[in-house]
Amino acid sequence: MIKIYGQMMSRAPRCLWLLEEAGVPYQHVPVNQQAGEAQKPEFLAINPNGKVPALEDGDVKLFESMAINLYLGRKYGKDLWPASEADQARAIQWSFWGMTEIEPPLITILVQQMFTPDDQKMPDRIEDAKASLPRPLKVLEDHLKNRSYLLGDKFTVADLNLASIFMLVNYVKYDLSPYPNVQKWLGACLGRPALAKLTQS
Ligand SMILES: N[C@@H](CCC(=O)N[C@@H](CS)C(=O)NCC(=O)O)C(=O)O
Repeated sequence: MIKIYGQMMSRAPRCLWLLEEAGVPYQHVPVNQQAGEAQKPEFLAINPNGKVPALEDGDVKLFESMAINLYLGRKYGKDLWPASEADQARAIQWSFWGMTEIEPPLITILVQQMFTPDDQKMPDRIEDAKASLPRPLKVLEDHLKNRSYLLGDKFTVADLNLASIFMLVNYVKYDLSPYPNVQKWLGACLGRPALAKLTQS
């Protein structure tokens, strides 16, 4: 049985979302990081970084949420996995792009807004992070001008991976209204029944 380790308040749901989309059986193993469970030898044997999410699928152990999803998408994803090599490469491209261009500033804003005590907040960090977003967002906005999803007219692992990063926008209340194509795409991704099933469970 496929196992995904990590609490719901972490990046683990992006892997659980993929498995819900794929409709394959899996076991969700919450890891209580506050209680130090991610630093215990049993967990470090699965992910030596002591972070979540992590995957176990038979003999395969993986860390890094995007790598886990690309593995799961390819092995179990059926329609989630693009057919052509070029589209598979584009799915990897958008996953890396999300992790490097979009996730770091959103995480900076999140940490500053929600997890930093008032007397330690650094407003400049939020401003710098916000200032770095319009450039990549314009790229995505233009890309989505003539297509519903990243690779065309079908939802794939590329959309799932990138939308799972963009979910943070709702927490940090970043205004996406200057990017209507991005808003529409994100709404379509986050409105998927598989995701609703996960968040309601
Ligand atoms: N790039 C990694 C990030 C993993 C990560 O930082 N996970 C957080 C929870 S979402 C964590 O376990 N943090 C605990 C720590 O930094 O010790 C991924 O996408 O899987």
